[in-house]
Amino acid sequence: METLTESIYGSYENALRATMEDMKAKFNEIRDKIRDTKGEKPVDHILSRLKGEESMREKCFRKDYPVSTESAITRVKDAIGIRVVCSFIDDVYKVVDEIKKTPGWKVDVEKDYIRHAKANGYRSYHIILKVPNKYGGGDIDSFYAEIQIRTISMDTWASLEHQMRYKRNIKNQQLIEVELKRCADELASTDVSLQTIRDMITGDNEK
Ligand code: 0O2
Repeated sequence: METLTESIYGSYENALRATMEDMKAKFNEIRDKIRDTKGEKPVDHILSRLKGEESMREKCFRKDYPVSTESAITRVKDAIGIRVVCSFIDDVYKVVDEIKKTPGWKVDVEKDYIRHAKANGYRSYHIILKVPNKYGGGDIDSFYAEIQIRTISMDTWASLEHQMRYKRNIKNQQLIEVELKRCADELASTDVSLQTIRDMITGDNEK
């Protein structure tokens, strides 16, 4: 008979999910605030996920942490993941500014892989936030959440590269890596050009 194992998030699973929903609602507010002040659509879409059981267990193991609820919540910092996908680079930084102004959200780690792209071409802005746990489940009073903010083209590239990374025995891997890097650089240059054109249209370059 199949045995049902308890979720790695234990008694905190509902609290994590509720916190993630609150955060998504806050991100919708941030999107609307920027849209209302600038009159532009700053955010294309927002995705969220609670890290899957298997993936969380694998990460605890890989990092040499005990595979436990405590590790999943207090040591691995991306149980809650939120991705904010913007059309233009400036909007990424506007969202970052608003995150930092949000009461109760504390920035724990910040990585700007847009100004400092990874060697493989990966670009994205990452923030690990510490947010209060208002929903109980035990003594742990705050959760971590990983926020990735990037443009549509950065997001498309990252999905493709992620797909390659998790596929085994891929043919021509080296060639694909070189081509991905070339595409990442071309997309980055196009993102900058699109931003410049938008600024010319809106007059933001004259300020
Ligand atoms: P998955 O499968 O996407 O969840 P960490 O391991 O998170 O403690 P790290 O790796 O220093 O620390 O954090 P970083 O660099 O901020 O990366 C966190 C997440 O960003 C990764 O999660 C990926 O989702 C994404 N990411 C980082 N680098 C790359 C990259 O080169 N390509 C792609 N496609 N995504 C990247 P996970 O848990 O590693 O993987």
